[in-house]
Amino acid sequence: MSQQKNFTRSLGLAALFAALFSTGVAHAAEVEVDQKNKAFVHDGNKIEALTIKVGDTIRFKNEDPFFHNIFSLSDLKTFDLGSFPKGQSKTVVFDKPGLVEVECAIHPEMYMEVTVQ
Ligand SMILES: [Cu+2]
Repeated sequence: MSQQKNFTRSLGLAALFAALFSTGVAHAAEVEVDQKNKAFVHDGNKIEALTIKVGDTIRFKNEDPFFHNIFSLSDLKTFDLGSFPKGQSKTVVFDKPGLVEVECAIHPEMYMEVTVQ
């Protein structure tokens, strides 16, 4: 194969990977989940379960006049967002499929299951 053909093929592969990458990014969504009245709220409704896609981000936003500390001990996605006050939000990217249990360190009654498809 000539140098020119190799070069052309490399360009084609680069374009293909760029297209695949940008498509994946475009499909990843950011979903807002509020903490309100010591519950998880999505689109104005209290929820205990939420289904998202691999690569999606959840933005946890505190709408209560007191602190929340959202965390998960699930093997799939372990995180601890620390204490944050009203009006602040923190994001978590869910990069593997499975089930993640989300809790609040300050309010044991707060619980939500995130299914990542
Ligand atoms: Cu809380």
